[in-house]
Amino acid sequence: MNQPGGTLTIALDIPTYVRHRKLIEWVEHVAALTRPDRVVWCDGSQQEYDRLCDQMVRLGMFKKLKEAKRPNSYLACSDPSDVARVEDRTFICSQRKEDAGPTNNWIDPNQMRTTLGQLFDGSMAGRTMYVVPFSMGPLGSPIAHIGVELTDSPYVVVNMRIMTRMGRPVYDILGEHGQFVPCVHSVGAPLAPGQSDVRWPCNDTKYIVHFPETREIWSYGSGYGGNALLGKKCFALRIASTMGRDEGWLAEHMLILGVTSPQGRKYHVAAAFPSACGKTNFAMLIPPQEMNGWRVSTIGDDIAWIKPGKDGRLYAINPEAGYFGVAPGTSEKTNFNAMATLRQNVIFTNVALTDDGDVWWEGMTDTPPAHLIDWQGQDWTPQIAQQAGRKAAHPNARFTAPASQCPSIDPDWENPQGVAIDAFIFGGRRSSTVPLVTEARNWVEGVYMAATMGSETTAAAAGQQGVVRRDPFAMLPFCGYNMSDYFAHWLDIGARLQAQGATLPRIYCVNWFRKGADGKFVWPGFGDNMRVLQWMLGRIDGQARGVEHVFGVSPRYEDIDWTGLAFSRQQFEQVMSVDAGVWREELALHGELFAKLERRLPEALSRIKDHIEQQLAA
Ligand code: SAT
Ligand code: MN
Repeated sequence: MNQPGGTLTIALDIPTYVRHRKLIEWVEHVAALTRPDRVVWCDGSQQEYDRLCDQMVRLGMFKKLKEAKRPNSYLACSDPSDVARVEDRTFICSQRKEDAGPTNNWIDPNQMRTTLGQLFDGSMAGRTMYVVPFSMGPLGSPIAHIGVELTDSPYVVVNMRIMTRMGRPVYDILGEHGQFVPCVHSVGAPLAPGQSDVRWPCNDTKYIVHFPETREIWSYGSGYGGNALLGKKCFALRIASTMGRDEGWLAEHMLILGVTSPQGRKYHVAAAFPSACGKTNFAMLIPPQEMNGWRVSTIGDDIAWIKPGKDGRLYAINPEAGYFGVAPGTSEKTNFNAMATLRQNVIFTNVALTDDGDVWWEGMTDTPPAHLIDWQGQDWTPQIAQQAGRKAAHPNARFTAPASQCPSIDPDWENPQGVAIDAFIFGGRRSSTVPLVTEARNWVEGVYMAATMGSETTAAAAGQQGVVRRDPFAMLPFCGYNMSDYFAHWLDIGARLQAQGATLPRIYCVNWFRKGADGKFVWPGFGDNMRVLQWMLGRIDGQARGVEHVFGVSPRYEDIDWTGLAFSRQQFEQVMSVDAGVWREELALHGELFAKLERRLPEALSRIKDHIEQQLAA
């Protein structure tokens, strides 16, 4: 990157095991530009992790939780302005605007490089720059890829150690010439000599920038989640999706789970839902007791990298090594496995602190503690909550926890070859309109379903909440290139595998979130989603029946196993109904999306839309 920046005045102290010339030159270059006080090459060891955590405790950035309650765990509370991904500050700077497409923010890459050059000039002054090598996916897996993040945030370093395979072994895989995605991150809060630090440094100016052609990431001004842990959305989705387009694979916003039937047959399912719509809960689902013998195991809860295997099947890995999950709403009842995962070695962000040195968030227990320190450091009681409507935890409060601690972890979760996918599920948060479950009759129809998915917005992104927006494949904020080209890529992969004679995964569309006239969810969700899963797998085996309707196949009441659940025909009707009038309006919204994407939209999708419209009119 040809940015301004001075000459290097500090020693780099390159460890002998780092032998990659280009990597070293890049570190030199970024250090000369950002001018940190020192450079630390992270080795990923437990000692390093503990040292950084201790240091943050001394700085007031971390609170150590009571060892007896929550061993080796910490609480960080962010600046109130830095609590979620900033989609309006996220840029895809491809050479041509058309390649970023109408759903991404685009700025000319040269202009952006000038802006970044100014922002990063001296941005790490007074701070340490950490060199963080990481592998997305099991070390050495043919589906995995490597990144290196340079960051001035120790919070980022310790989170990256949980979320990725981070540290020294990555250099062995990189060797002298290996490929890596360069990621530069600064909180944008340089310190003058003698100036003391604030609890959560960040900057009102924020830029989350991707250069898809050169596969670079530059992030400025935020220390939170997907803005700062650059292996996650920036690399594993935005940059990886462009790599996948060029190399013939898929990088998706999907959980991966294993399901084992009572007969011992194992299936693998990948499911896409927008942020904060229950992916972690679904990935860790515990089937109802009455559904004897069904078991769900967890492979990933947020991202899937999927490559075609030699046998024509699609193989998926979870590129992450930890969970960065939404805390509020997580309880022993809603997600027992997540709560067990959180017993130790966890970093909590923006939850509340209890008087006995543990954490609490809305929904964790039925009765809230009598007193808490809320995520903004203020006294909180149930009375204050009622009077002032103040939440103890931020709605986008998060936990960072090692995946290996999850009781439902799948034995294949680190299999470098990945697992063969039997079904894709796409779901949004829709209080009306979309039925509980529909099976696409073929790949193209499934791609149409996923492409036109809508969802009500959540606290995972800054901005208005609860408004329905189109969120194709749950990738709207994460697709690193033109969304129309992305649809074409999906169609293309399907067509190519089919031409090889492969059986493609089935595609399903679900909606757990339909509400009744009383404003309450009708479908119980959580563990009972197993009933829907069971129907899907039955379809794959040719055993489960259903009825065909305008846009696919759905179960009838008698096609679902209701053992142990009181769910009436009438309730079922409420979550399944397809109202022709409402659907004509819905199709008009699909039309708006397609009009926006018109320039490169695959014709096959417009044809499906025309077909549904004709049937609705009939
Ligand atoms: O903040 S993250 O992007 O990491 C979480 C999410 O929005 O899914
Ligand atoms: Mn996500």
